[in-house]
Amino acid sequence: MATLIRGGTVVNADRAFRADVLCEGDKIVAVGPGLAAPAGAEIVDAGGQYVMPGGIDPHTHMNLPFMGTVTQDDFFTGTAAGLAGGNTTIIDFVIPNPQQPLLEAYHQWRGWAEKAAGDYTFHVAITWWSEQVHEDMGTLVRKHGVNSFKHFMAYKNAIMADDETLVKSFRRALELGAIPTVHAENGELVYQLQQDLLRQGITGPRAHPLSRPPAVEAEAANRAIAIANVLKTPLYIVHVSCKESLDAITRARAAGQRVYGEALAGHLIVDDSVYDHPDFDFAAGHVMSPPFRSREHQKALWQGLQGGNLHTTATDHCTFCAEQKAAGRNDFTKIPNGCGGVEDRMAVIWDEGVNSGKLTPSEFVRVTSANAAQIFNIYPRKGVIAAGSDADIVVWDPAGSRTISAKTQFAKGGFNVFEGRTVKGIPSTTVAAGKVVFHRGELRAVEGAGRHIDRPAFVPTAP
Ligand code: URQ
Ligand code: ZN
Ligand code: ZN
Repeated sequence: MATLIRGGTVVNADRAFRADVLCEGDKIVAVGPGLAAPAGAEIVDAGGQYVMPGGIDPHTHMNLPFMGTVTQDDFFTGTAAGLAGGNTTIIDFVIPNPQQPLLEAYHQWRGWAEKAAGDYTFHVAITWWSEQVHEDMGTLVRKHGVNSFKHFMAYKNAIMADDETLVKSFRRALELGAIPTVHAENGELVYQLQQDLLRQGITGPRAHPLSRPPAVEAEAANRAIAIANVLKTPLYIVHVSCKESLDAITRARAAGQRVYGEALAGHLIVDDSVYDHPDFDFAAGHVMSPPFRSREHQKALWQGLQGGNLHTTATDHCTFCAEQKAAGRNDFTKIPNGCGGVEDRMAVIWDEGVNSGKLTPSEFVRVTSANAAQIFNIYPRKGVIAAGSDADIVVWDPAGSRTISAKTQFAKGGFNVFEGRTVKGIPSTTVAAGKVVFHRGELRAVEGAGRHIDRPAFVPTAP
């Protein structure tokens, strides 16, 4: 089975050039001008369009059991929605319950992911510590292609990692050639501020950002950076939402520390005025952590991407419907935290980033695909249009446009933080593992077609 993408401009992180792309099976086999179409090949006309590496969303939560419920998108609907948006790989999370064996949780998530329509791989969260956790981290790196371990510094009395766990886990990750990542919010401060607000009778969604101000995020970002600095580990900070955390990353990088930052499409576009909306469903639909911030923070995050102190964009796709969010109608701390975005990330970043001149098309590829592939060690298998790489490709129509709405999205949850935004620049075709899986509005996602992607350790694992 061959697919020939003809007449387009290939855009990689390093350059853009006119070329055809020939895929055979699940690999790109040739990139160059005037390629001949093998007999029976599917031809994709890319005239006047860009041909880019399929998006890699390094932060999603499909089928996540969280805050007493389970997300609306499972691994099929979530990855299928991603394919409709040009996203061909997700990095999701195995999140063991405290005291749950890591390998038990890992195999549980692997089972849930078998229905995925697109490729997937997992960060594994360290939510507790024991000698067995130490051992299991080694097994996950050596036998299961895990090279990143997540630490939630928030969510006290649930999955929060204390300093002892952070230090022991970071140290073990270094030994194994894996990278520690963090959700940087001080969980104790969040908890105490939540109790203060509830005692004052402030129970609506507006209280959510009041309980998680930028300083609460920055404290944790600085603490994680300091721990990584002392232990000499690299560090990846997920969903950097505010200027204060970005400044901490910028300082650390200027001092030569290997710290990477991730920005969510939502945090780059949406501001905290959403929490003032009188409709509970609208305001609660925007409850995620860290919360959406005031406008000066969006400007700072874009400068972070432009300046190379933020490296990837993601979505933290974690969808709950209105009925689920209503659990917190009288107590904002019970609103399941999470929003969607896997279907819209690339279009909103192109629209806000490339159309405005903030990013070149190559820089767009860097922050939507190539950097994530390199940071998590699956480059050049993913993240580049080159012979030998996976045939994960998005044909991008810079003149196309669509209006984003929960009414027309493929993702579940019935809500969209980009609701009503008309974007210019959209995927016309998505190719995943060499097959056309989306074309001009028609989604051809196949349940179970996605593959688990092993991510090798960064250095030979400890003997
Ligand atoms: O914190 C996360 O990343 C998960 C639990 C999704 N929810 C959220 O509000 N970001
Ligand atoms: Zn998080
Ligand atoms: Zn998350």
